[in-house]
Amino acid sequence: MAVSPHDLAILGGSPSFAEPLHVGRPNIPDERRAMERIQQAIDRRWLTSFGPLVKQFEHDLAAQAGVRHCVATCNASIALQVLLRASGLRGEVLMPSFTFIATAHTLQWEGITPVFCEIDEATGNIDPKHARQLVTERTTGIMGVHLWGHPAPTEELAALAEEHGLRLFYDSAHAIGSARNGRPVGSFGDAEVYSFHATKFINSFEGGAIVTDDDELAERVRSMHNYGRGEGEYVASIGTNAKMTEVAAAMGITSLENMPQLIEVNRERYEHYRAGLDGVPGIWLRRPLPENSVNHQYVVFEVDEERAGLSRDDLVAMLVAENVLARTHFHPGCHRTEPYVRDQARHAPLPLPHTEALSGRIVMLPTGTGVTTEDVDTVCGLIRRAVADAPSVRAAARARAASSW
Ligand code: T4K
Repeated sequence: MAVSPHDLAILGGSPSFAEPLHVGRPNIPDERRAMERIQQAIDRRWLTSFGPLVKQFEHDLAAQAGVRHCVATCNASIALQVLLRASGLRGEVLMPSFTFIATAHTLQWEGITPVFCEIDEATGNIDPKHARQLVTERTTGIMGVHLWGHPAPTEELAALAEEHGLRLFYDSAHAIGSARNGRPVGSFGDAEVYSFHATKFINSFEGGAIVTDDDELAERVRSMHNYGRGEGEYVASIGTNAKMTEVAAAMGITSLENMPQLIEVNRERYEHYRAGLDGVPGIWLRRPLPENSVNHQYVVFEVDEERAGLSRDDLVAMLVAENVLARTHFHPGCHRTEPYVRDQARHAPLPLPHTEALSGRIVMLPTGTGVTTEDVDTVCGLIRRAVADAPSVRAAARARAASSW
């Protein structure tokens, strides 16, 4: 059936999706197996504090990354804090501004100043040349981010860290299952941190993990995530409670053992979006670099307002009206966010034009097992029609924004 542009919900038609399509709808790959494991934990009355499921999850994660140590935690934010505290970092740490706010907040929370670096617009990842310009005598480390699961320029960051004697960590919240030149994420820098929040394609309801090959650091992290305790009741240092529960580990193990199939689902959705958006003026899907293999957990496209005839925000308004809850992660960049925006000289001493430009162009679309390839075709059709009837859609989006004030 031929559909006219005027059927778009933003122009007065009814939404294409009766139920919202979410970015971040959780994958639950083998519910029966997950429930069995949860039941086992309940039966054995061992619910947290290093039970067999947490131990297995840690073992499986370390094996997947090809490293010696893994410490599972209750979420990635606390994992980053524990890692920073255990490594003794102070002063300033370089990080990309274009990331989720948790990357910056965990540094600031630990009394470390996040200093925001520029990105390479082609990859969205930190630009090591810009980072180099920001190294001062106060710099003690680099927090790289594998944005949207696309591995950062690990070789250049390792060279920069070595040259200046800096610790190098990665916020790998998005990137389990991705690899650079065949080497898995999880094995770079001094340590990496995963997130298993429900919205991540490998989830443990809430959860995180620190993976490292550094024996000493692993020991400190393990102790600090358990109140600073060593063997038995002996307290070795300050610590917190960052432990993962058995229920979380049950879900995490089940997700992880299905990771190849989940990546395949993501890849298939990505290819569908790519074909469906091919040739739409001013719209293009972001692609991985040839040296990176990625988990495709985020599908992101860019909008060139001039060529599409629509701004990014007009397009998002159209999608939301259709019940496609597209996101703009990570607009506007940490440097434009409280509290950092109030002290630019300290947090963003150099301008960040590439971050500003890219963050204004991107749209994140729903994907994963909660989205069918037919859904993807429908979403692509909506974007095509919106661009084809750009003046009306633009006017409707502006009217909608004005009425919501
Ligand atoms: N570093 C980076 C680079 C990160 O992206 C993140 C987190 C972290 C560190 C810290 O990791 P954690 O401490 O969280 O382990 C979300 C997530 O809460 C957060 O984990 C994630 N990154 C960030 C990018 O997005 P929200 O506030 O947008 O998510 P939320 O929970 O409102 O969910 C978004 C949508 O997903 C909902 O509108 C509907 C859908 N959803 C969500 C949940 C939780 C479901 O359908 N079912 C669900 O159970 O922050």
